[in-house]
Amino acid sequence: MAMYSAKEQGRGRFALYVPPATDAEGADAELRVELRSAIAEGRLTLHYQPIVPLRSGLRKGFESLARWDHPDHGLVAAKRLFDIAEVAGLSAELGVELLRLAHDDERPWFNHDDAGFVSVNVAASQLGHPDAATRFVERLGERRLDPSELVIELTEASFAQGLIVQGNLEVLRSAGIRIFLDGFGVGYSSLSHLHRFPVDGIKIDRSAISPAVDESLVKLIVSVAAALDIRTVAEGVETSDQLATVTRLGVDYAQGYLLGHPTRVPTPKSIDV
Ligand code: G
Ligand code: MN
Repeated sequence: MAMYSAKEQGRGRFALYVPPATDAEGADAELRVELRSAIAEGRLTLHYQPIVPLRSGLRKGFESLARWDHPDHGLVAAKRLFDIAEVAGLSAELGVELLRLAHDDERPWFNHDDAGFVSVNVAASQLGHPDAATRFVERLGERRLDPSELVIELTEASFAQGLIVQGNLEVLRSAGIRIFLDGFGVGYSSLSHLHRFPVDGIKIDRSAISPAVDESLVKLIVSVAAALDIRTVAEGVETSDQLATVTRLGVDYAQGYLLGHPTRVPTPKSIDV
């Protein structure tokens, strides 16, 4: 635990073990120790949130979100799980496991006629295993999803990564897996990233959708996407007003609590398009 705490503060540090001051700190320290076996034993699960088409001719998708259902600590959601893995030095293992799960998970509710894809959040830092992509691609098709039915959601931080990550992304993309840029339109979002690394879709960050749709930003993203012939998804749609606005602006898909929460078995609200 002292080692993890030193790592959290950067390289070349040392730390003394002091019993945790808060319950949350203690819980995370315990989880860091257990995460390795949870990954190895396949105890992580995916929950799915519907991504609903806003015009005809598109099939719906489902974003998978990693969960660790821990017997003592309850459901650990993706963001915290990723942070714990990072500090524990398990990001690369987690990435390999997320790809495996996205492909192998049993989805009896996934109807290939009206559902087009499952997306998975694999942070670039989780693609640090030199042959993560090759090993994964070799197994594709043996099981439940075609490469064309798999989407990887990446944040822009991925574009600043090194050669191993870039190599993994290229292997995945040339196998026919699509790549969507996640949470676009906040912070240092830059259109130049879309040129440097070709993506197949842009997910518009929920801060541009809720509480109010930032119409000029959404319009801009929709026109860039049209020029590049790629798809757009509005994230975090919570009200029917927001849904009406993004539909009017020509966004391709909507995702958010209005259309369905992430659950083990998703139930998308159907909308007329
Ligand atoms: O973009 P990213 O992959 O970080 O988003 C996924 C997260 O967003 C999930 O944790 C999910 O629970 C959350 N989320 C999904 N839909 C909504 C929504 O409509 N509103 C808010 N506030 N959060 C949402
Ligand atoms: Mn996402």
